[in-house]
Amino acid sequence: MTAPSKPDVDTLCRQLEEIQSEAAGAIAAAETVSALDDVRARHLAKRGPIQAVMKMMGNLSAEERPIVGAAANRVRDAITAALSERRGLLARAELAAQLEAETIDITLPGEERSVGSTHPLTRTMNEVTRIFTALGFSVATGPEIEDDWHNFEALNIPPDHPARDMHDTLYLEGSDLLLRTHTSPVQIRAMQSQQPPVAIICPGKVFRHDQVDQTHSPMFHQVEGLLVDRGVTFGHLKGVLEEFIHAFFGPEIPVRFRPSFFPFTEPSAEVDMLLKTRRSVGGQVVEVEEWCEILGCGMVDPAVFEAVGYDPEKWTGFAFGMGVERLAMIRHGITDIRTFFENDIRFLTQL
Ligand code: 2NL
Repeated sequence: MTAPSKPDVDTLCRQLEEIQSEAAGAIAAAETVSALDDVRARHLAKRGPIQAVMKMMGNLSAEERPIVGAAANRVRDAITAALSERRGLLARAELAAQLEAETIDITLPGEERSVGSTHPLTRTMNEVTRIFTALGFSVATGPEIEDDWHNFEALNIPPDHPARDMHDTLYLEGSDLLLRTHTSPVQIRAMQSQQPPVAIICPGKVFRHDQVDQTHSPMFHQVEGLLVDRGVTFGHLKGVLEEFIHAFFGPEIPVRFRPSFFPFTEPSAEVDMLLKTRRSVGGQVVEVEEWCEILGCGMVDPAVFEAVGYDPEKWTGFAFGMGVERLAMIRHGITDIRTFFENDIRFLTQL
């Protein structure tokens, strides 16, 4: 038996060349950076194929060994260079693919983020409030459920007055409570709790036993105002209300005061303003001017002062009241009160 012959220089160098060409094939076949890392681990490891060849230099002479050693170094360097070249290529391709996948198309329409807005009635009420607070009035609020005394009795509305009828007022079953039919009880409560001078406006919801139609709703909104001091005249009332109407509807609008009647004011008036409206006459649209009623007012009746404990010989005052829906309908040309309460988003967002 002969011992297996130890390989000579040529054999070892051929083996090294095979290692290099096998590595070159594996490098070229690697499709990802991580696959390439596996190739490096397999071919350049401490106990890898190059090391295995060098271990077989046992029977080579001192002159032959550096030849194989140098060849091994060249092969290792060549594999290292090929790995790094391929790694650069793959890394650039992977980055390009990632950038492509994460591209944002800035020409796509944006996602709609809907933002809420203030209801047109609230906006109207806020604007009325702003105008009167600029004139020195304070805002007062009170309960929507009232008793007969604050809603009717104190306002000099007699027990047989039609407003007290079950058909006009919403009463709470089994009590003397009711849903306030105007915001006047807020002013009654304010006068009961403070001495003059008083200058307040009272915005809020009011309730009537009404069938719903184009101009009626069982709940609607009012702003009432009250000013009490020494020596208040109808001239003060006219000045304040003309100021308000011109601030709200425009400085040029003609205004007129027309005699009227309310149980809680004497004298009383209704205020109209001259509006240009379009109307169809014989199939033709023409612009016509029309007096349009927008609020009621008057000098506070002495009976109301007596009810709240103010001396009517000492104090004078004016009061007024207006419907918020009416103001908003005139301003925006709305012809049906129900649109305020249907909450159709197309209506609410176009005003
Ligand atoms: C209208 C008329 C009005 C008042 C409301 C009032 C309040 C007190 C005393 C006296 Cl505490 N008056 N309020 C006065 C006149 C008219 O409203 O047509 N409202 C929609």
